[in-house]
Amino acid sequence: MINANKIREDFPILQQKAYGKRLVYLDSAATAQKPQAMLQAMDTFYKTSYANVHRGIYQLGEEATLQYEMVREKVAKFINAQREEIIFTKSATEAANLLAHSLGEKLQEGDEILLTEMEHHSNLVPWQQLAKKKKLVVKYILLKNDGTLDMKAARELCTKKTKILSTVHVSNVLGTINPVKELMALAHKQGALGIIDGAQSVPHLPVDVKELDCDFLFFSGHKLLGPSGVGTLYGKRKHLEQMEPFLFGGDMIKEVSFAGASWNDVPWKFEAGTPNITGVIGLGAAIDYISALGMAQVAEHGKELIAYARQELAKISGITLYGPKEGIAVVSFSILGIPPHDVAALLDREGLAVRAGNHCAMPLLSKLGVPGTVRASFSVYNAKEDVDVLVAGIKKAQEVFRQ
Ligand code: C6P
Repeated sequence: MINANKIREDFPILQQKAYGKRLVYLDSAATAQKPQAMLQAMDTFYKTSYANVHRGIYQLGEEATLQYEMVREKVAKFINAQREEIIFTKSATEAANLLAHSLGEKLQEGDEILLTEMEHHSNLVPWQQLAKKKKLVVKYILLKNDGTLDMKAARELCTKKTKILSTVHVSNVLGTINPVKELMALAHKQGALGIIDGAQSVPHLPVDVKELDCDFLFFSGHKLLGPSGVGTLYGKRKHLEQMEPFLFGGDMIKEVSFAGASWNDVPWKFEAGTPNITGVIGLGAAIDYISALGMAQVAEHGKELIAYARQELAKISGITLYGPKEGIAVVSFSILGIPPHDVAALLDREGLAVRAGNHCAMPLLSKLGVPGTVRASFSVYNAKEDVDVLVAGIKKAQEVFRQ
């Protein structure tokens, strides 16, 4: 079992007060807070082992490279991949852009890309831009009223014309856990590639890329208790070997002459320039931290918190809850008569950090028929008491607006 109040003690920032009140951080879907062990690992690395990687043959350079590459192994093990299938990127967004760029080169006019109506802009705009450039067609798997995907529509929309099916695993607005294994199988049945946006799933659920049989999966380190500026792209080795690099420069080459260049082996052919070395070290420490809690326990805690939050929020008069009953990580809602940003501003005064707006998923919000929602999102350091503070904060906001 996760003891959230005990875990909270590991996070220095959560020991602060906001407006003299206990800080209740409910914006982990935007970015998660950092455990001391992760901060310590980055500090120690800078103080004892820092140098550029894959370059210097001196002791520090070799030590830094060793530690950096050990994290690659760790990430691979965390999602059940091979070491060579892990590429470090700047973010989930960069990983999605890499895929759209490198896979896009092989697509032809009229080819179809199948997404869902609940994509974050990161897994939407790069494909739209690619479609514009190469005259491709982007289609969307419909969302049902209960906030889940219409799998009947998915089966109809995924045809021989579909070359890529890319879907979010856990919606950052609704908390829906999509049937990604089924979606990957659907893509493969039609000869398409299957991609998973794991930005909101990898921090909350055990994710096994072999079991899901995805061709690619990406996520951000900063939502996984790691530092910002580092993300991960997983790709099946057979695909990575066929793909052209996204960025060009140092470290991603095998040989360069005045006439041209040849590429390094995977995964390094996709890691041009000096990477976020210390960020990768931090990501490794974050994975150690969350793995020690146990991803099955983390998932159970996450689902329990959302179930409790939905149950308690539903008791508030004038509230509209979005998304399915059984979700994880986030809950979105609107309060009758109070714009979302006003709700968030009033909650802030109670020490509550929540996000308001479109959550970088404008098409989904338009489908919901609202310009924005208030979103509370949770992590391992949140307990049911945090939900109680949220509920009390909303009731207080309603009183303020009634005056
Ligand atoms: N969502 C949120 O508040 P980056 O920004 O590259 O680390 O992650 C992008 C991204 C991709 N997919 C999903 C499902 C996401 O939720 C996000 C980031 C944050 O919801 C910031 S907009």
